[in-house]
Amino acid sequence: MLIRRPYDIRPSEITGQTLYRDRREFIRAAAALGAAGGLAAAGLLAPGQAHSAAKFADLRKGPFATDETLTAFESITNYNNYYEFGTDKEDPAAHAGKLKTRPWTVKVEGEVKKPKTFDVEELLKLAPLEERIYRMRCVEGWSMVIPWVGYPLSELIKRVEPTGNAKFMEFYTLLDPEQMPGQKMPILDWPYVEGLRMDEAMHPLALLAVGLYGQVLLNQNGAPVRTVVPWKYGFKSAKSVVRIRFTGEQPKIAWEMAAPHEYGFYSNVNPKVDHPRWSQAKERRIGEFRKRETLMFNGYADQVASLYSGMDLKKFF
Ligand SMILES: Nc1nc2c(c(=O)[nH]1)N[C@H]1C(S)=C(S)[C@@H](COP(=O)(O)O)O[C@H]1N2
Ligand SMILES: [Mo]
Repeated sequence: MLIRRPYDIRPSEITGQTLYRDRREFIRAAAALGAAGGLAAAGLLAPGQAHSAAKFADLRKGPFATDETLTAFESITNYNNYYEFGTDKEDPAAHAGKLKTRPWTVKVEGEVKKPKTFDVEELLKLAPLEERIYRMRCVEGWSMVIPWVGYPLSELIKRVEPTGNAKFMEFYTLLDPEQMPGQKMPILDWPYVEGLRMDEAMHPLALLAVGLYGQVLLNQNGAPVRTVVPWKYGFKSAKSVVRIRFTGEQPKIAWEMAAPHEYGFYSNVNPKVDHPRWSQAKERRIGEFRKRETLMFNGYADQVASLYSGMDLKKFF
């Protein structure tokens, strides 16, 4: 990933928490008025833009939540990396609106006993949706705290029954240059591909996310369904996923193919392993001016360090 310009700080970044409380009040009020539990908005989802504001009701609070200040909704939805829609941070918000997220299917295949193509509406109901408040750290040196809506990726994995040969999973973003004009540019070998080792994908922190701040994902954040892997750099979390493949071999991920010296398969957040072009020791939380120390595994070491015991994390970066 290239750093195109110094980080801009928006006045709107300051507003997050208050807006969120108001939004939560709204959700509670809507639920009290008789919206059914679970995904209150499910039946209201319409093709195109209309579904973008749909709210989830009765979200259960998931584990691992950080109590750090949430990043403003306006920043999470306007400061994005989604190269299919351009390389500037504002491009995804400006151009992703055209992406048609209904109908949408996710094909799950490869080393599984029960391969299946899931309609996204089915995926939304596969397991109880939770709010998961996670720190996210981009390899470029900025971070956010995002209240995701989703459920553990393991819920999907269990249902397709991986075979003994499944060692890794690949996640593919939609390939459609007509809807995703960035794919007409040779920045990456499209479609965007990411990968996880099976034990990483099964870890209870890893999510299949469908929303944030209690509402359906906006396209710029990877609607209608994306992965979220909070102890790794942001690019490991693939947006707008259409295909998941279980495999015996370590996948070739998009960024590794583009720049193998800069981006490795594991990409665990690690303040001691610098990017060849910049230090990873510190980060700037969007909405703050000071720099923070970057934490090993993005602060999730207690949960995930055991996955990598005995591995040389400088070699497997
Ligand atoms: N398909 C796709 N997924 C992607 C990217 C991308 O360019 N294309 N960018 C990655 C990077 S570098 C980051 S930091 C996160 C940003 O997610 P957010 O915009 O929802 O914060 O998405 C990741 N997933
Ligand atoms: Mo990133």
